[in-house]
Amino acid sequence: MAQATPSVPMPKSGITLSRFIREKQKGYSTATGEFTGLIIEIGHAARIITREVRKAGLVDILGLTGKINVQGEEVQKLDEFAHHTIVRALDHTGLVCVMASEESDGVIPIPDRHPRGKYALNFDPLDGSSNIDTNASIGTIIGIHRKVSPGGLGSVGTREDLLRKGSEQIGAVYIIYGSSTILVYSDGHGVHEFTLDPSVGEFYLSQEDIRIPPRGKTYSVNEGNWAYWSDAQRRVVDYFKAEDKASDRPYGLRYIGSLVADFHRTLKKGGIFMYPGDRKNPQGKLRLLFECAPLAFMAQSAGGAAIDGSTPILGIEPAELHHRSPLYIGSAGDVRSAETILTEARAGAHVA
Ligand code: AHM
Ligand code: MG
Repeated sequence: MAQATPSVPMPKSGITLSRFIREKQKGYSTATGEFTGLIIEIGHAARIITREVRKAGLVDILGLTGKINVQGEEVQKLDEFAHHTIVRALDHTGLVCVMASEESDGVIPIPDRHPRGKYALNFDPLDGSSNIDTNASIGTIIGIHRKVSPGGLGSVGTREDLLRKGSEQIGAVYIIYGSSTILVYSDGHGVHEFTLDPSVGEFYLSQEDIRIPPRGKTYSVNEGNWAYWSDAQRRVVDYFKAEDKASDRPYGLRYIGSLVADFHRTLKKGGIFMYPGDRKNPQGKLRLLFECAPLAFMAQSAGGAAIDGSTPILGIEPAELHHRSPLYIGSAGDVRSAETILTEARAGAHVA
């Protein structure tokens, strides 16, 4: 009698990030493979950061370094680790000419010993880092521009390559280190989500072509700032909380306090995320280049919208690398409602 073979699970056939993106890029006549290479390298950095984030509860890595970053905030060790991991994963690839990070003051040049490429990157290495020691989701956000400064391919990238309107981005990526690690990218033609299988160390396609529902059921804002808000901002939140059967209100409130995670929920389920300007911080808290513009690029690619209260985020000219902007982002219908209330409130304030 034949011996029964021990049951070994058959491998599932998933579509890996590299296979998916290679096949997508083949559809573009001008594709050179460099964008594919860039996303794959970012995926590599994401796996290294995942490993450190997963260890954070086990090793003595939660302590603050005691340093203060350029925003005047305390820098935690994982922020620095994520920053250096991304720089090291990309600076030698010949794909990038210059970078800027929320964790560093000026531009990050590519050392002379490495080749330089055509992409300029703005990134927030570890968004939501105040959540690290409570084990809530944190993430990485990256906006991708094409070199525009003079000198041609292979030459040094400059601040001019980074200080661009969001509409000039050619791609954006974010990663969330949550219950799973997920990587979401867009090249402006669709938004695609991949989930890391830690047992094989591969990102597999988990949702292709995500579309934001035209309206959602949740609003997301730090309502603890109510005392500092304008009357107009209070009216926006009152609107989402008011009962109205016809428009399926009141909405529920969801706020993680980690933009990348709050945005991901909004992308998949619809609704609106807001970080308005207020009396204490007229330009809000979030950074245009490192946070708002890449996520606005994603929102637009998924059929959603992003404004600063009146102007599309993608149309704002950054004045400096650490430029801050108010942000209203999510379902097109919900962002439009917020914009209408803000516009009417401003007009009313003029008349009064
Ligand atoms: P960070 O990049 O230093 O982590 O700060 C940005 C974070 C966002 O992820 C989040 O939306 C916001 O700060 C939360 O701020 P607040 O605590 O004021 O609600
Ligand atoms: Mg951030």
